[in-house]
Amino acid sequence: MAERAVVTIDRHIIEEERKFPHATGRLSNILTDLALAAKMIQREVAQAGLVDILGRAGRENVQGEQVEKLDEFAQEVIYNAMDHGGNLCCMVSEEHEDVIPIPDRFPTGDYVLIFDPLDGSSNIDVNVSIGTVFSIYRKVSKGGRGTLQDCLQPGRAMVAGGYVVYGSSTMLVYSSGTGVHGFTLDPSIGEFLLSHPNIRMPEPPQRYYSVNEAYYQRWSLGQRRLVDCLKGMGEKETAPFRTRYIGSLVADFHRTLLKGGIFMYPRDTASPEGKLRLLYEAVPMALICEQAGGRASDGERDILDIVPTGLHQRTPLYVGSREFVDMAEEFLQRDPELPC
Ligand code: AFP
Repeated sequence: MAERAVVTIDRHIIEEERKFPHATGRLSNILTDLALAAKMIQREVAQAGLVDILGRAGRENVQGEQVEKLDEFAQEVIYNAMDHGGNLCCMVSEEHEDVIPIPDRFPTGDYVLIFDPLDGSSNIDVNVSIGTVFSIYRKVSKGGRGTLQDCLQPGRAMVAGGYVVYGSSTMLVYSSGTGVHGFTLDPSIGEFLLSHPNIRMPEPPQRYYSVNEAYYQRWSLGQRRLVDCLKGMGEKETAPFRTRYIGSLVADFHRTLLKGGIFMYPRDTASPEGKLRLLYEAVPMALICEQAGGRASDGERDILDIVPTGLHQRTPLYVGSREFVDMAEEFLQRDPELPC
């Protein structure tokens, strides 16, 4: 009987590394450590309704939002999984204002890890999918320890990025620049198994749009006209798209990646720079989307071309099937001004 090869994430990472004869194995170590951290976070997320870990921690993070306890747990798990391996020169997290140094007692390496430990955490207590998002860059500054300069690189410099979605099953999706690979956690053996090799966005894409339409009044005329058009209310008569919006970026993006369509988080009068964070949310999704044949834009330029100026910088985001992101840019550039 023909046996179906089961590819674990560890095996896949090693096989990817072999494609680069000069690879040191450091990047593979980081990805393997991240997969372990994801399993530990998944275990807690799955227990969230059972154990007394839910609830507000009673303080705000640097974004001015209430921090859920599970956020803190995920932050600690990732930090502890990554601080001692000698692979990283520093880390940056959505939960921390500044660059997180590697403790002096541990050796440092040539990579920077940027992560959002638990995105969409306001959805935890209603069983909606949430996620961890990560990106990895090579150190560019001189000297042993990482600096701000190492963390503020454009997305094009990323060596690997991806996310974990904790949903009806837990999936880890990553790219190191040679396509997009998706792994599903088999809880019975505690392993991420290759379930979605070489993900490509569907062509032709399914006609879905995803945006928080409650903010319609705050949008630019271009953004309003774009959404009107997607509803079939534009100048030309077209069939309406279908709409889906979860309010948890990883879940909304994951659907967009697999089905096609466009996810948007525009700028508006309340958030003139947009709400989503460039480094923690937009850039890793942009890498995955481009590698799968799609596009990510801030409405004017590719997300991956933006040179960040701050760790917690925000950006508008249009990500998904190439033709719909192109179309969004056209509408936005025609009528860009926000209402007074
Ligand atoms: P939380 O982490 O506070 O739940 O925010 C989630 C998020 O950053 C992102 O995951 C969503 O796409 C977006 O915010 C939803 O924002 P709106 O509630 O304004 O639609």
